[in-house]
This record gives sequence, structure tokens and C-alpha cells, in this order.
Amino acid sequence: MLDKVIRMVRFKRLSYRTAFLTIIISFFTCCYILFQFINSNDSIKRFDDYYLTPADVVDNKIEIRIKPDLKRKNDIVKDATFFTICRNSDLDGIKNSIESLEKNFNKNFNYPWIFANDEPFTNEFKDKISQIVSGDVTFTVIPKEYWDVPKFIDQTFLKDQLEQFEMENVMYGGNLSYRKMCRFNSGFFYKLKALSKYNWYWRVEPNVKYTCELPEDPFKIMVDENKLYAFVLAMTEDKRTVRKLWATSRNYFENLNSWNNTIEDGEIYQSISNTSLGFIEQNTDRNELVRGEFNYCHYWSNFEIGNLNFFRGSEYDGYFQEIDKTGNFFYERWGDAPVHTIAISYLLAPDKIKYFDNSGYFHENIGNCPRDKNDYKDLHCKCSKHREFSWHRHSCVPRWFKGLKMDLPQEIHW
Ligand SMILES: Nc1nc2c(ncn2[C@@H]2O[C@H](COP(=O)(O)OP(=O)(O)O)[C@@H](O)[C@H]2O)c(=O)[nH]1
Ligand SMILES: *[C@@H]1O[C@H](CO)[C@@H](O)[C@H](O)[C@H]1NC(C)=O
Ligand SMILES: *[C@@H]1O[C@H](CO)[C@@H](O)[C@H](O)[C@H]1NC(C)=O
Ligand SMILES: *[C@@H]1O[C@H](CO)[C@@H](O)[C@H](O)[C@H]1NC(C)=O
Ligand SMILES: [Mg+2]
Repeated sequence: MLDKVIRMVRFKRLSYRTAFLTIIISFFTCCYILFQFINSNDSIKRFDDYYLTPADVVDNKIEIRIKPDLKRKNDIVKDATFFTICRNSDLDGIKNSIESLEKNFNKNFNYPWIFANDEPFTNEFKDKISQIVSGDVTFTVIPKEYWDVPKFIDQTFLKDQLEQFEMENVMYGGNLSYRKMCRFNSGFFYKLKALSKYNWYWRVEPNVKYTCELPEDPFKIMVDENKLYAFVLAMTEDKRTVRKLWATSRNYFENLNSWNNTIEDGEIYQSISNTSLGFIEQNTDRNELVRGEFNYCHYWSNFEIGNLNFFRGSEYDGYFQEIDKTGNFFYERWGDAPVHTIAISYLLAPDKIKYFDNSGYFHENIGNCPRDKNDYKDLHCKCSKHREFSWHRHSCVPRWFKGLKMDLPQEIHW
């Protein structure tokens, strides 16, 4: 090889000195390229070039089952719906969730319910579900473009990462479908045609329980109180799943034009108003415009009531696409909960976020159980106070009140 180069150089009548220099320069260029390549595993840049903005596609396989004799109250929220994504195999689990919500709430309100799946629902699923939901029911199939691993993802790197996460014993560490689900819930659910005539969704997962009655209509509360997002539980995320999420998110939000407008001359960091970052940020420098660290708190997204137009808006959707470019929904295991939370914390003022106390909501073993004896009795709760998590020391609910300077519920001293 070297001989050849030298012969070529001689052929071109160049001096040995030029040849020597060329070889040295080539050598260092090669080293540099190799070094960049080795390091690129860790850089965001590598994947940017290949990113294709997700196509806008339509879920065309929509089936609606109308309840013909439904007489709904007047003061319901017209553009509100329950929303569930699940598989056919989740039938029993989702039946439990529906029965619990119908009994404690929806039998009096008959809100519609939309079900989405990455595969078509079976007739058995549709029949059984339609029987137990009191409102109209819609079934839709999630388009492949909104679910499958996109082309820009490096399959070899992905395989390594799944193995790595599995080895580290991260929950769902090696699970690819879980990542597809999280990405869908981060950047696509609000684009479904099945949801297009709605502005409010209430997310429900299989095997959740509402252990108390909900006498008031949470959708109505959202509208009346001018809120955009509601949560009932909050906790910290496994750091290993979101190693690069905070940095990537900050890059996006702090380069938005609107961000500059919120920082006035001479203002110190603490007085940047109208974000809800106080919930998720720690170790901020009071004297400098320097952001703090992510404390890993997030709104637990298996329960959510949210405004769809907030998610459909260019600030949120633009955020999703920007962070999607990194491929880290797959290479890491970014959850929809921290993604929603960070966006909400940057984009919404504290007064746009609703905390529903005394929800009696349980996801598996973790939930809320009213503390006050009278509340417990009045709401006909059936939950164990020993399983109450909202005010547990690992809960982020207290942090929300403190960080956003909200008044704690009366009997809580933190
Ligand atoms: N259609 C579909 N839904 C899924 C899939 N994986 C998870 N889900 C749904 O996504 C939601 C979250 O999944 P889950 O297993 O409960 O995750 P966890 O709550 O984080 O442990 C639930 O509503 C599941 O039914 C999938 O592969 N296909
Ligand atoms: C992957 O995650 C889903 C939940 O999203 C779960 O139901 C499934 O059992 C997991 N698969 C494996 C192989 O762990
Ligand atoms: C925000 O302000 C900084 C400094 O004042 C400037 O360098 C930056 O370009 C601005 N960003 C945008 C998006 O306008
Ligand atoms: C913050 O946003 C709220 C709306 O959420 C608005 O009413 C209020 O005036 C804003 N405050 C400042 C200081 O901009
Ligand atoms: Mg779940």
C-alpha cells in the first residue's frame, strides 16, 4: 500500500518530502475521522442528517359504535373523551378499568371512549368493550408511521443498546414494543383522526382502579378553571432511561424565540416567570442565568387529563420532533411521562396545571387514598391508606406544591 503511494507520487514527479507530508497528513486525517466515528455513539449529531419528519398519515380504520338512546346532561364538556391505547390481550385488564370508572363516574356522564391499537381490535374485544362503556365507543388502528421504528434508527446500535439496558436491569430495558408505545404517547396520539373532533382526553390504562366516587366532572373543572393539564400522581424516573433528555430538551426550549422574551435585562434566574420548571429543576444558581439539573420528577402519565390542542400546537409538536431526531426514544428509553412533563414545565404557567386531590386513583399498587376520614366516607372509598403514595417521601407531589409555590392541602405539613 505504502509502496504504491510512493510509486504514484514518483510517477507524478513529486518530491519525497511532499509524499512524506501527504502521508503524515492523511494519517492524522484518518485518525481524526476514526476518533470522530468512535465518539459519535455518544453524540446527538450523528443521527440528525438522516431524520425524516414523521409523515402526517391518517388512521383510516375507524369504527364507531353509537349508543342510540343516549340522553346526556347539558353541562357536560362536548369535546371530551376517554382515551386508551391497548392490545387485544389487554381485554380483561381494560374491562376492569372501565368498570371501575363507569361505576364511580361515567355512568352519570356517558363520556365517549376511544380505543387505539397498533393492530386491529378483534370483534370479541369490540363487542365486549361496547357493552360496558356507557358512552359512544370508537376503535382505531394506529398507522405504522406512528408506531414502527423509523428508518433513521441505526438497527445495530439499537440492538446493542437494548442488550446494554437489559444487562443494567432497567425496567423494560430490552423491550422494543415498550419504546414504540412511549414514543407514540409522546408525539403521535394527538394526531389521530379518531381524536380530531376532541379537545380533551382522559387517559386510561388497563388494570387501573378508581377506588372513590368522583362526584364532580373533572373535564368540567378543567374548562371552568382554565387548565390545560391534570395529574394525580408524580414520582421520579429511573435516571438511566433519560440520560440525555434534559440536555436535549433545554437545547430546544431555550432556543425558542419566545424564551428570550421571558428573560429581561438584569433579572436574576429565579424571577423568570410563567414556567413550571420549579417542579423538575434543582440546584439552580440564583445569581446567574444558568439552568439547574433535572430532579427526575414527572407527572405519572398513566392518568392524564389534557388539552389536545396544547399537544397539537407547534411548540409541543416541534419539541417532540426535535428530540425524536436523537433516536433516544429507542437508544435510551425515554418515557412519555418525563417528555410530557418537561414540555409542560417549560410551556405552561403553574396556574394551567391541575392537581386532583382525593382521586382514589390506583395504578397497580401505587395510588392515592384520601387522608381525611370524612372525605374517605363521603366519597365511599375502598382503598388502603397503607398504599397511599401521594404524600409518601418518594412522591413528587409535595415537590410540586413547594416548587410551584402552591398552598399545600390544609392538613399537610411538609
Ligand atoms: N396497542 C398496544 N398498546 C400497548 C403496547 N404496549 C403497551 N401498551 C399500552 O400502553 C400503556 C402502557 O403500558 P404498560 O404496560 O401499562 O406500561 P407501564 O404502565 O409503564 O408499566 C397501556 O395502556 C398498555 O395497554 C403495545 O405493544 N401495543
Ligand atoms: C414489553 O412491554 C410490554 C408493555 O409495554 C409488556 O406487556 C410486555 O410483556 C413486554 N415484553 C417483554 C418481552 O418483556
Ligand atoms: C437569545 O438571546 C441570546 C443573547 O441575548 C442570543 O445570542 C440568541 O441568539 C437569542 N436566541 C434567539 C432564538 O433569538
Ligand atoms: C403568566 O401566565 C398566566 C396565564 O397562565 C397569565 O395570566 C399571567 O398574567 C402571566 N404572568 C406573567 C407575569 O406573565
Ligand atoms: Mg400501566
